[in-house]
Amino acid sequence: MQGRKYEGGFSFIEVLIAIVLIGIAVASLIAANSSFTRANAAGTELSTAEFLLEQIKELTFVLPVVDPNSGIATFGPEADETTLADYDDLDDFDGAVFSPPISSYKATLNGFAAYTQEVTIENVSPTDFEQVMADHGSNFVRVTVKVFYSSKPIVSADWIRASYVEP
Ligand SMILES: [Ca+2]
Ligand SMILES: [Ca+2]
Repeated sequence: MQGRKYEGGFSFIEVLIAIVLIGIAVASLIAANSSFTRANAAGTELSTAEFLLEQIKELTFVLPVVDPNSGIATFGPEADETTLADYDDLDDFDGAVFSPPISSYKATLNGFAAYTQEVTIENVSPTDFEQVMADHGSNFVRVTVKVFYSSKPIVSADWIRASYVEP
């Protein structure tokens, strides 16, 4: 045995090093895979939240900026509008929080109960949309919708609507 050289095959140390290297490679593959799963879950949350934001957009796009009956007398739901079904103008939705969220047809989406839609309606300056005015203080309105997943903000968007009737 002594002094004998192994020309072929692997020594014990070489095999040991190979095992350690394979172990490291497998461990990093598993780590990469789990971070991919996490990213994928975040992607699902994002696309669901975007879908729910779109529902509010579709619902409010068809609504007049101010109430068709009382005009600018009330900012928010008019006195006789006690439920979502009665909401018929944009400012009725100011401060509205939907959890479970709602569809563009005002249906409750129980399947997405972990998500929340939050709506803010503000009048803004006709020359500077960043400048918030008093309620009904202009004929431009900024609609802001935020969607949360388990109270974690996921997406937010805002857009401008205008009423061409002078307030
Ligand atoms: Ca109304
Ligand atoms: Ca109203």
